[in-house]
Amino acid sequence: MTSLRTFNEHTIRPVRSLAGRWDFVIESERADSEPLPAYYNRTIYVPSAWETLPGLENYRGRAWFRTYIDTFGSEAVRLAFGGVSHTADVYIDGLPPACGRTERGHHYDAFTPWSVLFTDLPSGRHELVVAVDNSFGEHSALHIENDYYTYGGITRPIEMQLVPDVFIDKLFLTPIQTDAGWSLDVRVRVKNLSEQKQTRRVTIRLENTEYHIGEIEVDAPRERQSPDWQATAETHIVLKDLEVLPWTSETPNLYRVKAVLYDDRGPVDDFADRVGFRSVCTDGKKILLNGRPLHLAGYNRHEDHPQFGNAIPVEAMVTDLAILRDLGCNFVRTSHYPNDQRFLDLCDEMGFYVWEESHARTVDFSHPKFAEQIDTSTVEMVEAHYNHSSIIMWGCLNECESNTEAGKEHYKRVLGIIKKLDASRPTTFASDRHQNDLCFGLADIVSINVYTGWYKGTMDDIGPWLEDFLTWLHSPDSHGGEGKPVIISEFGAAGLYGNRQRTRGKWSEEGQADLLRESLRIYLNHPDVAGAAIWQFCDVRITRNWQHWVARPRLMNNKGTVDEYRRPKLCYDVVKEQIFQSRNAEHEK
Ligand code: ADA
Repeated sequence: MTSLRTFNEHTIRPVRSLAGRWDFVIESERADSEPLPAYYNRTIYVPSAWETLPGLENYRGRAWFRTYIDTFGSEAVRLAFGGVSHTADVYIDGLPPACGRTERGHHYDAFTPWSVLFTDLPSGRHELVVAVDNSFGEHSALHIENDYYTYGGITRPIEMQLVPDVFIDKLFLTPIQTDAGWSLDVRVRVKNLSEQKQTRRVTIRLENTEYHIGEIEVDAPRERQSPDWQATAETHIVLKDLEVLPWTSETPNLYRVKAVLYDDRGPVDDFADRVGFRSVCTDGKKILLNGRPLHLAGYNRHEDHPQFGNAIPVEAMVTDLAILRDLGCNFVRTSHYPNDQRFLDLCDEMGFYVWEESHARTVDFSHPKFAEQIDTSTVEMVEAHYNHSSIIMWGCLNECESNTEAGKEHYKRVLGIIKKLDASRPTTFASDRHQNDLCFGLADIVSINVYTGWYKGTMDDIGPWLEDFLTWLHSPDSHGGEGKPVIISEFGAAGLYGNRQRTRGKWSEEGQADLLRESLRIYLNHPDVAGAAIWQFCDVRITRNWQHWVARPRLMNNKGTVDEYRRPKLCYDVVKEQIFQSRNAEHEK
């Protein structure tokens, strides 16, 4: 079953995957001009990217998906989407939902999970239609022509859930390290779809131990026509002095937590997740995990594959993580957007430290839709992925306008949104403005994208450039970056797979290996560098009209250590050697 997670979030709540073959038609092939298609001339498997269908490799526009769902009683239907690329409008029996968390069943941004509620559906069969649009233009500030591809489709899993009139909407788990050991802060958010104020009992089970949180009272909903009409209430408990093993990359111990909601007849809903007991913070120039300094070594990874687009099946995710593990990595940055939750589940299970960031790569802050779209996507990311122990820091706004006062206002707002939703993790952003950056004081960790030896200078300049930057950073001139941990969040070179040259020139596998060897030798072993993420894991497709396409042979970003089919380039063994050497040197200290 293609589910949203690598485990079952529900055993009481009825859940059905809507994976399978749906009716499908692209706008230009419609044979009618009705509001919704009367005819569908194709079928498509959900989840998938439509670019994987012959003839649609480059399709950018609107398309329609249709399936049918059966309901049996008075319960509300909650459609949970892992991700639709990049804009979705949902219709049931030809009409937009009368209510819902997302107004009119509308959602923007391919990379955040979302849901829509249908209440008052009579028992029987219902037509479910999803209109999907992956076009660029004034309607889209985050999905733009870029150095990665915006695919089209229902590209992540989708589930149909039946929820009672009061149900568990979210479960937030925050491990707390204390002198006595570990505590767990548990917050349960419920929603009320009924017409009256309601009271329910809530229990929490941590593995085999049950804790009674007590009663939760939730008001009657507001008027139905407002998009966020459901009434919401939260309850909270701190489970103290827990006998648990800590979570680290080497020991990824996870514990199952399950919230159960009861009415006077018995259990009516549930929500399960996992938690790893770990704390993460910064201390001077160090990033501490469970009080011990971290040394992060890994990659930037796009969700991209020549056979699947961005709709990567979980088996292929496991392969990517197995390759990262073979390389000796403990760190992965979800450049440049929130990832499929199954990938994050695997990082929790296999023990990877994750920098997850909301969706932005060099976007235009003056776009009329920018603030609304980045703020919404950032909230959705933190709320949906809050419980992942593997996420040790939140990022945002990669290589955006952090060198102007106007841009600083956006960084301040977005970083503030993150910190307000989650004070338990440090924040960062990847800067390419370097000594012109005005925003390093707004984040907990200073991260810089540096391509010395590729875009500018030579390999001999890597060390000196870094020293110059660190001298400036740890001075009063760095607008608040002084004394903070530093991550080299991007560095690398392109190497065309199979292009072997004795001249070791640029674009050759040898040239790429040489630059990565020298970069890693410096970045992984510098006492004032807490982490390094190579750009990038694999070669990825870019959009046809990206402004710098001329620097992208094959219309691909070719800086992968493996190519798009995950075939290792010459640099693979160089990276592996450098990571293991630095790890051994660390252990010998
Ligand atoms: C930037 C950007 C990456 C990629 C990289 C490159 O640092 O953040 O997305 O475009 O440059 O390959 O040049």
